[in-house]
Amino acid sequence: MAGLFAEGFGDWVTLANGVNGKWNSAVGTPGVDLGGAGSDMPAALKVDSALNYLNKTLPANYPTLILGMAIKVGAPNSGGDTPIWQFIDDDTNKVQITLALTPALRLALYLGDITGTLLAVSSSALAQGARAYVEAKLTFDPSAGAYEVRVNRTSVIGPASGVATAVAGAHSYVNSLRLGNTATGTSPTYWVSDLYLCDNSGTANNDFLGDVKVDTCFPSADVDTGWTPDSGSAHFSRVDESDPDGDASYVSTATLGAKDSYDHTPSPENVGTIFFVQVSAVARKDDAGARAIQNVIESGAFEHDGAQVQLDTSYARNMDISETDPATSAAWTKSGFDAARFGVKLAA
Ligand SMILES: [Ca+2]
Ligand SMILES: [Ca+2]
Repeated sequence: MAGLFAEGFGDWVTLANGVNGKWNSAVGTPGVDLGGAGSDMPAALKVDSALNYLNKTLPANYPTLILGMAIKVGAPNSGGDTPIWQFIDDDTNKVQITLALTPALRLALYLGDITGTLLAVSSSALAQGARAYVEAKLTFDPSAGAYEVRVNRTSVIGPASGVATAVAGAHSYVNSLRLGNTATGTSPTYWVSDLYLCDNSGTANNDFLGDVKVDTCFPSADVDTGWTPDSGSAHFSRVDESDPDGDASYVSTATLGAKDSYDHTPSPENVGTIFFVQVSAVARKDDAGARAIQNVIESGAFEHDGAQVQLDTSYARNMDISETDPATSAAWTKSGFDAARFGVKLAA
């Protein structure tokens, strides 16, 4: 397991639906922009000059991480550097590394915040209005750290090793990510999407992935129908919104082991490598007592059940990463993925 997270901004629009567990909190109002970044980034997070960013608590402490995302930048400006993302050691509340956009649209890597130590600046600028795929690989350590930043697969910062990538007093790891503008002042508007996060463990997805897209597929037909729709007879259409609609349409059950699963809209025609699949369900319980669900993947005659997750009375997102098709134990293929069914089970 090395794939940790993917975000294509295709399954939420309302900020509350983004910070219900996919992200954990927001500062300001970073907004999902549908279409505004152009046809090559149809859903993206728009970041402007205000303090506006998303915060994600990572599931563990990571000494090494690889982060990639598509970035499209607006016009240059004459202000200061604008953060794009930061990795944080939450245990000491210290910013370890910041990637920022300079007023001339170059990339700048900082130890700490943009008020910290400038590690390096890319020699060329990002082209205004063009989708660039920006990846970084970082090992966090006060003296044995390493960094490399690539744009469209080419190194623009580093690779460097044996350097400080953890600030004084912080651990040699990070456990949260901030995405967006964590500073104030003049800045170019920019859009980000197609984000992946990996660590360097396991045998796959443990290094730079290259220029990738994060596509979102939605339930499109019923398969297992163990749950009950709130209205009508179709199940999938109660849980197929691109912005989850809470109690307005849903499926429910009180039966232990009951399972709902769905066919889904196909992956894009030109899909090459599928690095990993992220299964996502938004759920809550509606009464006292403990309830747990698990995401379900059905492929051929095989079923893989995700981790059991306790529900709260408010909606939260439960996500699982799958790097291999349960039917083959090999990497997902387009045909395998398109034929697989995804759903949810009441586990406890
Ligand atoms: Ca619907
Ligand atoms: Ca719904």
